[in-house]
Order: sequence, then structure tokens, then C-alpha cells
Amino acid sequence: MTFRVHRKTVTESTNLDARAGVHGDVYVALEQTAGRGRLDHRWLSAPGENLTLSAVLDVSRLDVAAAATLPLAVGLAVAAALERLAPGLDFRVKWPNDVLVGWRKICGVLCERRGNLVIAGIGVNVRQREFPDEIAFRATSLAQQGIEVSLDEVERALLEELGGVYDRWLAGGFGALLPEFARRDALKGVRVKVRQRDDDDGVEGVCGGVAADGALIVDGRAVYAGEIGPLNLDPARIV
Ligand code: BT5
Repeated sequence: MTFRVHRKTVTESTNLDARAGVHGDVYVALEQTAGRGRLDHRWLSAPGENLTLSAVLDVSRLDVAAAATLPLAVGLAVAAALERLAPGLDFRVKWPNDVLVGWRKICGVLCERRGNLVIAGIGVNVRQREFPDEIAFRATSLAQQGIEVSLDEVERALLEELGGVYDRWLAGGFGALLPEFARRDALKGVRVKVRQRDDDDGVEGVCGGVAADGALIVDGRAVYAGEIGPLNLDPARIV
């Protein structure tokens, strides 16, 4: 598939801009004044230094549950694109919506469904070297990893990979992407705690990977939504 790119210097959130779009539209901004993550989280990105974009994708050919696996597919596309630009680095996808390098977050994905469309918001840290204190311990960028590339290069690689991954995902569902996901799975074999809400006990156990329906497998149980708590076996692996 091909994308039509719409550019702004400053916007509130490219996910909001994308509400005006149809399948194949992509909204890019150099600066977001209210960049968002899931729930009430904020996406913090220094103006002009990182890629922040939202792609509008038609998901009407898949049922609601199957369409919910799109963030995992988008994460794979990001990891593949970044690997093209930085072949020496090991990019991992962390269920449900992050891309990590060295256990630090280099990309976050926020997918929002609107009827037959999903707005796939993607933030990739490219040239930012210093992050605010609240995320400095767990964020990284290509520049921090020693890779100097332009935002244009990242955008081009990302949209190429996103188009290819989307086509495969549409044709075969997330199951078609499972082998690739398994190769890039950050959590497989890691002890995790997944919470639905801040105040629940959560599900704790060793992650066995992700199933074809997008569920995270924790000690053999399927978990469909939640936050991964900082409870990995290795304290250095707090993400
Ligand atoms: C996400 O949410 O990771 C989804 C982020 C999506 C951002 C894109 S940018 C283009 C589009 N327009 C938007 O307004 N949003 C999308 P979540 O899993 O809830 O993670 C958010 C958390 O990541 C925050 O609470 C911080 O702890 C951390 N964080 C914020 N900014 C970050 C950054 N630049 N790098 C790494 N981590 C960050």
C-alpha cells in the first residue's frame, strides 16, 4: 500500500489530526503540544528531534478481536525499519505496544479505533539525546545508541515497512507475523506482572510469548490487556 503524507510543524496530537483522514493518510508533526500515550499517559518528545506520526488504516476486513492485534504488527514494522537503519542493534517488541533497544523504550505505539479505521500513532525517538527526568531511565533514541539519521530517513523506512506489514497482517492476521514476532519478542522467558488496573493484584509469571490472537501468555494463561509491571527477574530489566 502507499501512503499520503500530511505535514504540520506544530499540532496538538497527530492522532487527533488523523481523525480527519481516510485509509492511507499519514499525519506527521515536528512538535506535539499534547502528545498522548495510552490511558492518561503523555508522550514527551523534543520538538523537531523525533518522529511523531499517525497512520490511518482500514481494519474492516478483520473482526474486532483480530483487529486489536494491530499494535503488535505496527511494533514489528517499527523494529524492522529501525533495524534497516541500525543493523547492529537488537530492536525488540514489548507487548502490547513498545519497541525497545537494550530494555529502553525507543518507540511507543497508540492505536485508536474509529469505526472501520484504526489510527496508528507512532512516536520514535530519533535525535533526542536528553530526556526529562521522569523517563530518562527508561527512554533511548537512535542518537543515544550512536546512530545519526534524519527524520526523513526514519519516516521513509517506517512507512515502507508499515505498508508491507499491514498487507501481510490483513491477508493472514497476526498469526502470519508470529514467527517474526517470536524473533523480536522482548518478554519471552522473562518474569512479568501484568495489571489491568493500578489496584489489582495482577497476573504474575514467566512469559511464554504471544499467541496468534495477540494474547500474552503468562504461565500458560492468556492475558489480553494490561500494563507490564516492573517485576522482571533481573532488576536491570525494569521497563
Ligand atoms: C505509548 O503509550 O507508548 C504510546 C505513545 C504514542 C505516541 C505517538 S506520537 C504520534 C501519535 N500522537 C500522539 O499523541 N501519540 C502518538 P504508553 O504505553 O501509555 O506509554 C507512555 C509512557 O511512555 C509515558 O507515561 C512515559 O512513561 C513514557 N514516555 C513518554 N514519552 C516517551 C519517549 N519519548 N520515549 C520513551 N518513553 C516515553
